[in-house]
Amino acid sequence: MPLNIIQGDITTLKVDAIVNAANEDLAMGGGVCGAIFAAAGKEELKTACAGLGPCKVGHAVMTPGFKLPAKHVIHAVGPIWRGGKHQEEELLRQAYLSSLQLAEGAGLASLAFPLISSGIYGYPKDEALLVAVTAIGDFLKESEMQVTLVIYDRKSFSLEPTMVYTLQ
Ligand code: AR6
Repeated sequence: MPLNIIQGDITTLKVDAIVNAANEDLAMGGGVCGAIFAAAGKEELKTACAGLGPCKVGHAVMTPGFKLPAKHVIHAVGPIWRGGKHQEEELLRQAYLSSLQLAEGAGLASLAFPLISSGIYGYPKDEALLVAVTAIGDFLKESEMQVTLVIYDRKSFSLEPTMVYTLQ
């Protein structure tokens, strides 16, 4: 099944689950995390997250989506970029795989990701995009799921979508 890459706001998507680029405490933060908490209902999501943390880098947990169009939120913790020699690539790949495996285990059919770690956590955007596409692409060779990768700020990328699509 293909991976869709779109530009947009992940909080508007009506899918079985959207993925949050979370922190280890599963606390409300900025970026896509802040947008997801605001759209889901801050208090409901904070309460749901309170009992689930901490969540290690590379791991993921699931809550309801509350007021979001998406039924669930999968909170995945990506690595903070520290120059690239601290297992960042493997940990980022693991954050995608943990989310996909959690969704598959819960019987979900559709899942949308932001580009985990590529904002506040500082992972270079083009490299983060390549890790996302290859991790999701490898998973989809073995499993059936409708996966969307949401690019929020297209202008920050030097890779063209055609370059990305050839990696699927
Ligand atoms: N829809 C889709 N993508 C978005 C949206 C949106 N509404 N808003 C931002 N992005 P970031 P991180 C993109 O910083 O780097 C939080 O405080 C954004 O352009 O949200 O993993 C957490 O609580 C970027 O490409 O997440 C953590 O503490 C991508 O989402 C920390 O930040 C990820 O940027 C996580 O940092």
